[in-house]
Amino acid sequence: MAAEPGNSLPPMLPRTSGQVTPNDKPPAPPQDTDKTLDLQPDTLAPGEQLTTNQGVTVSDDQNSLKSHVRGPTLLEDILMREKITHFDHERIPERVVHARGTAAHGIFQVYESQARLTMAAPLQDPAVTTPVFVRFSTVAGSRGSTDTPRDVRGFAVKFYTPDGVWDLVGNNMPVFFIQDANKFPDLIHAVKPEPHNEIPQAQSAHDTFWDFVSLTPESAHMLMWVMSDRALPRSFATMEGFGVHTFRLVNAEGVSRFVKFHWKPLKGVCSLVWEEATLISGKDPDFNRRDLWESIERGDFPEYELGLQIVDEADEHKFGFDLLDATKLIPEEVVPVVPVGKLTLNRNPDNFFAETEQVAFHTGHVIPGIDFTNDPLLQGRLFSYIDTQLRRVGPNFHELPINRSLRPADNNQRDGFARMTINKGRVSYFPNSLGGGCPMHSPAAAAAFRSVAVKEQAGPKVRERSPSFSDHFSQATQFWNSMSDWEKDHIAAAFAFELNQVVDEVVRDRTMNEILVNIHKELAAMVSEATGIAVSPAGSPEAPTPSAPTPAGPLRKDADKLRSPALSMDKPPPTIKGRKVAVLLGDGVDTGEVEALLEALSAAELVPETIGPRAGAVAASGGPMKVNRAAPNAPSVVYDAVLVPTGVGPALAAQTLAQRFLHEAWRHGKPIAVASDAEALLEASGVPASSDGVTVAEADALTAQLTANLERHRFPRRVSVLRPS
Ligand code: HDE
Repeated sequence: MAAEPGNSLPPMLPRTSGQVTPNDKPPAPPQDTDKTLDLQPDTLAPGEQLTTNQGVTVSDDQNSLKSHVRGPTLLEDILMREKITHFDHERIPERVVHARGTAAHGIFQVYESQARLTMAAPLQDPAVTTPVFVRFSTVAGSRGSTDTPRDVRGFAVKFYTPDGVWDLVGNNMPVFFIQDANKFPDLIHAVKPEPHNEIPQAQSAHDTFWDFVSLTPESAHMLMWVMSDRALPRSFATMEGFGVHTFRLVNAEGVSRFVKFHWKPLKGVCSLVWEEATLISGKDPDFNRRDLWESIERGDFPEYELGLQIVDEADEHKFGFDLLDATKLIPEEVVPVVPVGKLTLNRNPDNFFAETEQVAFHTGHVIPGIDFTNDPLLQGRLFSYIDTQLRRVGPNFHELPINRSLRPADNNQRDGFARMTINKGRVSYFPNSLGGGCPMHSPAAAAAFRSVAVKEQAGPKVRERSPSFSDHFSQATQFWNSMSDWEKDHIAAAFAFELNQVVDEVVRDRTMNEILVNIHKELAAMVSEATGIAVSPAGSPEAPTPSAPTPAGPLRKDADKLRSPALSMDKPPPTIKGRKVAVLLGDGVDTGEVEALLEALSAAELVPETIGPRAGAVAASGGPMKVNRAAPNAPSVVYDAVLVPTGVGPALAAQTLAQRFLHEAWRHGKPIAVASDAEALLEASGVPASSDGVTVAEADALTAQLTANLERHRFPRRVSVLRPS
């Protein structure tokens, strides 16, 4: 096709190499894991010549074919029609839940062989690294929603093992809202935007959610987790992961033990505070996604230890709750979490859609050495995930590069939409002799998957909940008892915020008098004060609900004594590596001082970002000094700490933007360090210089003090979230 005369095409733009990090450090080298190499044949870097999908060279991609220069477009325009029809089909259905997510590649390495417990390939040899792909997500919001709502986070890990793919599809909370999968659609319908007006997006603070959970007392324990700051992770690198259900590990002798899987972040568990999270939603809705991407680009790889809680089959009934009940956790003080290996996320995906969007997890993707239990929630998931992948990605989802096993799949399954494998020969059945009997069973192979033999109790078919699932409140009480004062303040404030959004009086009252009073009277009283919902001495005026609790169970009578210190986040993180420090600059700063403190912050493995009144540079003593961001584009909430060097404070003291920056940092409990001439700035910002975590010092002491304060993460006692002043 000849080029139309007079059409000038845009010049070719130079290719950029992607993200620029504040530190300008070179990106970390990609890891040549087996999966990285496996993905390479499917990647395509842009070439010099534009072609159609059929490989035909395109002369002009900017103008459609018209009957004459101002005439109608012709049906014959195969170039435009191919391009636009492909565009029209670019989306696949978003996930019904966990639609909003982000992911990274990495490796898993076991510390020492766990062959005593399991045959699972990644847990055998410390010299072997297993490639993984991990997707983090929120649950309720749609694909374009914010990263920081109050919500559960998904933590789904795909292991590409020599024995096939193993998916550990977990969350950042160890329990769940419901005990039986059959209630999942109800839970999700209740939390999603209400159907008549599609409001609110990515929030549980509305009538239908609280209507459902107040009628579902088994959700009480999970409500405590979701109303705590666990629902607002500072970063995916500072959040725990849990397999939630009790699974089984099976060793080569066929001996099975119960297991709970844990991911423990090596950076510790740190969260945002609620007001900060809501502001971030507007200022940087990609906050967690960006943080993951940037930290991997600068070589600060998120790391997590895989921990196992092992229970012998003989001990199944020793806990006072049922191991098959996903609303219960095994306290770490009762069964320790033993670290057995490390997960490192070290490479960002090349293409969000091809990898992060098309990755298809399934709880049923297990390998020899891993098996299921009768947890009725897990059993339902075993059906749901394969069903959802068939609907979302199609019957050949396993052939997509991100999903395919490193060990080639070989069976008699055939055809279906978008089949990529070209199976040869005429045999697609078993048994066969025409194909030499292949592919054949491997009854004797050690690595063949066999379901573990478990002695099951026989009985009549029933649609019932086991009585051993009936204690809905003891572990919720245990959670409350295990919190520090400020964590209780945040939890009560979260309940109060949510219930103040609920309009229906019956729902508000039922939540208070059927749920909160049964968790803890202290919690109920705090929420009552902040919402005006009365605690009724006689309980709720409502009739008992269909799933009303029988607050029985051996734990209940001692619930007030239950405590698990591991549940509290009131501990300093083991490292502050990667925390972002805002350094406020202005014209007149001292070049030497600023350079020295930036160097000191980087040496402490922090990520300083300089902020000036405008993009470009400030006039420093030694000449123009480049800044990373302009003040109007750099909100306080996306930083972990703030530092003001000498010479900036007096001018900033008169600026409302700077005052707000400091005030928000203070309200949100962040370390603040200012040079001695910035006391007026503190005062104008409403920041008491005597507050914990606020430092006024000479320039050479600023970074050391800021760093020491960052080691506490936050100073959450400065402001009561429940009773803000
Ligand atoms: Fe999921 N869940 N879920 N879930 N879930 C999905 O699968 C489901 C549950 C979890 O990053 C869906 O691919 C049922 C518990 C994660 O791609 C779907 C039940 C836990 C992800 C589904 C549960 C999870 C999902 C939607 C009740 C923590 C995101 C799209 C029995 C252990 C995975 C998809 C990713 C995704 C069903 C409960 C974790 C519809 C029926 C409990 C991390 O299949």
